[in-house]
Amino acid sequence: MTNQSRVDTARIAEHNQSRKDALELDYQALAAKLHRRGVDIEKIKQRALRFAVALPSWAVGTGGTRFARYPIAGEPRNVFEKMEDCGIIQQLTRVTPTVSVHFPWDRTDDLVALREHAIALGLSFDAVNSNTFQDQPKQLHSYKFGSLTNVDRATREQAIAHNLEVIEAGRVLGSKALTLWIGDGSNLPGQQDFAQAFERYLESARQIYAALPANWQLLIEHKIYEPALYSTVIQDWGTSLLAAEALGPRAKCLVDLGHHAPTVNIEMIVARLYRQSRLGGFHFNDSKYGDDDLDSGSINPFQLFLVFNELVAREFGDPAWACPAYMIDQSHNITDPAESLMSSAMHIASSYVRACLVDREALAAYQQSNDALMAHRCLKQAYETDVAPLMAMARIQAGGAADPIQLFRDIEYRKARAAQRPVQARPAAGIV
Ligand SMILES: [Mn+2]
Repeated sequence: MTNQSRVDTARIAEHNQSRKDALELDYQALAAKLHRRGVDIEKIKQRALRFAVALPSWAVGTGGTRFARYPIAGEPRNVFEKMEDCGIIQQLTRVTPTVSVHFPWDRTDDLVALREHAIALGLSFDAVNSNTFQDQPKQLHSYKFGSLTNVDRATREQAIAHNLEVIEAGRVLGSKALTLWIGDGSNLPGQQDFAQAFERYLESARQIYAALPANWQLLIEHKIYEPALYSTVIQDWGTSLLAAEALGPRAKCLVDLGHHAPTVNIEMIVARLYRQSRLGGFHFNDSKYGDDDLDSGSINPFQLFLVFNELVAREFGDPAWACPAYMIDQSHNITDPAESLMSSAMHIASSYVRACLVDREALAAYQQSNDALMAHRCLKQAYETDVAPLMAMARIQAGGAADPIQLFRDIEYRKARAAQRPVQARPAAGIV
């Protein structure tokens, strides 16, 4: 690396050159296979080139559990360094051109400098996130018993004011959305009046909604449980939808894949929210037991494909399709966060591309004739297609690396960073 914020383009070219012949053969084989299905690989590659998913600033540092956090040498210490790592991820994968920041974790006195820093790294800003689920130093009112839904008016007003500050910061950064997630709820039956808590949420959220710039959206994120372990005010997509409809047309629902009961059919929620014109965004991650925040596609890749299958079906059938905000939301406890994010971003993009391969006409015909097995086979044919050569070719065409994680290791990025960024034993940041 000539400059630690960017990988030498010559180094990327050399990496790609060493893989070119094998990749070319694999790409041609895939092109021939898709051609037999009546699919033009170049058109699919164009779709791959247009796909993007936002990086969460909070995920480039190591996460942790309630038990411990194991920091690694060379991880970013502030939002400027977080952007540097995001810049490398984008440079190598070319599917993560935007970053979603979180306040006050990413607070800086110079937002304009942060914006310029991002531009220099080839990045821009996605939705901004507020944080009223933990207390900050010198904070007047505690969120122990809730924020936007607290029974105490002054506490609610403090939480509203924080959200307005975040909107203002996002305006400077060039964001177009505020993601609103609260941990409010109760831990014991009887603690909270469910109906009154929801009304207080609406009253608070209305003030936040009213402060949104005209071209912004409010993304309402629900979560079934945690930190409140008995009841949560915005606990499911139904409540999220009720809130969005009560607030106005620019309030949308955000679906975090880990925030549902274990057996919930998430892809069906996608269809329902789209119907109501309230599908605002996604937080991609994966889970085995609860809100595990594991790497996207690591546990249930078929579910992720089915979510994209719904999205692509809507995209193809809707001339006015407005792409929801696609974001990653994961916690990296034992891996290098940059490697996990690259792996996840590429898997998410590949899920989208495979969903683009579904023969929609054939699927509709099988559905119409109640041919369950053939309809399912139609989806499986697309899901089981190895699109890796296509994704690699698209990445190279966009200036990225054939194998981003291998190149990341080869250039010893983290080792180089370790010299400048000593290990910090800061407390684990909460992941939403
Ligand atoms: Mn989330």
